[in-house]
Amino acid sequence: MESDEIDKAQSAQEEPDTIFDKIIRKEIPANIIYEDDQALAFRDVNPVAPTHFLVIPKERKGLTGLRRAVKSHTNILGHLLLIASQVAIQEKLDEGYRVIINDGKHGGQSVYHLHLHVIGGKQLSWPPG
Ligand code: IU
Repeated sequence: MESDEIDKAQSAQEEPDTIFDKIIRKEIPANIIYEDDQALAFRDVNPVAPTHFLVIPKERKGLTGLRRAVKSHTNILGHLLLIASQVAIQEKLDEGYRVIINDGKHGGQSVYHLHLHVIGGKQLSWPPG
C-alpha cells in the first residue's frame, strides 16, 4: 500500500455518522479555521503539505461522496468551492494551492462525508499517483 490513507480507503464505506459529524457537533476537537451556517473548514490531522485543510458541508444531505451529487446539491457544491478559495486567501496561499476531492476506493476516500482537501504552502508535483 502507498499510504495509510489508501489502506483505509480499501475498507471504508458509507455510514450514517462519520468522524466529521462529531467534529461538526464539536464532540471531538478539531482545528477549525472557518465556519458558517453551511460549511466548516478545519486543518487535516495528517497534513500532506505545509498547509492542508478540509472544507465540508455541515449537513451531508446524501453527499457521502461526489458521486452522490445531484442537481439539488448545486448550491452547496458551489459554496464549498467558494469557501475553499476564501480560506486559501485567509491562509495566505498566494503562490497557489490545489483542491482535491477523493471519491471511492480508487480515489482513496476514507471518510464518507463529502470533503474538499486544500493543500499548499510548497511547490506541488504532478501527476498524483
Ligand atoms: P479522504 O479523502 O477521505 O482520504 O480524506 C480524509 C481526510 O480526513 C484525511 O486526510 C485524514 O487525515 C483526515 N482526517 C482528519 O482530519 N481528522 C480525523 O479525525 C480523521 C481524518 I479519522
